[in-house]
Amino acid sequence: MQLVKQESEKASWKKEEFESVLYSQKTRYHHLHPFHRRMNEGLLTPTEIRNWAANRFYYQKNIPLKDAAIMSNCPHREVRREWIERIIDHDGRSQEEGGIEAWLQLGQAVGLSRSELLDERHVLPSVRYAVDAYVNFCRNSSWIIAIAASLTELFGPDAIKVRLAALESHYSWIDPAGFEYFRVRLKKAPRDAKYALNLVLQHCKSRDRQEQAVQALEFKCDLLWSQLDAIDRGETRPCVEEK
Ligand code: AHQ
Repeated sequence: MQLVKQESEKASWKKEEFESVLYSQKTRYHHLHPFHRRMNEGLLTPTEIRNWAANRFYYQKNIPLKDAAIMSNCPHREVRREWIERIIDHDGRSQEEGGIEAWLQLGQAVGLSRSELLDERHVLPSVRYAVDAYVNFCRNSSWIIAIAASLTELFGPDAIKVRLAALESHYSWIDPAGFEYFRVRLKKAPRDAKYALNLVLQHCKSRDRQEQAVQALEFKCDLLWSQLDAIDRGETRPCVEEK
């Protein structure tokens, strides 16, 4: 009698195959979203750019929280020593202001005050929902599966390169100093993504674990996509009181 292989008995992918399955998620990445396409073609209005900057700030300010959640679940000192750099990259420390401050500079360059970003008055319900889902996913998942969700950064640098060139050439009303965040990201994201990929390949050995890692990456791609759906649509609530 042919024994049907149990789900958990499926053969695990070889390293190269696992890596290519992870990379194949690029087709779901938000560089293909209509909003980013319009941005890259220079078609966004100043209001749409400001709406994007204010909503993406909510994502950026939560990155250190999700990275701290990953660290709090990670038992490996050598991994925590590396991962802590991501928190510092965003929160900064003495002598280096970090990515959150750089995004506040981007906000000011597109005409938003610091307080408008910090008090979250422009954050859309679906953006808040998506970002909070990411932080909670990282709090409640095993550290290596939460790290797998960060592998969208395998696709980030190519998208940011195109975006940065488009912002600099199509949006002359924005002080290009505001784009410093993306210039720094182009250096740091490849390093981060390579380290995260090697950890996932090294620690996800069973087929179940490998498939969980792929599902985490799909979840994150869908999260980034749904953020842009909301940003593309803009504010739909009856006029909310300006705080
Ligand atoms: O600026 C971004 C960033 O700091 C991060 C951290 C990383 C993660 O750990 O999930 N993901 C991420 C991303 C950033 N920028 C996005 C963009 O398109 O500007 C891309 C996004 C990502 O690909 O996950």
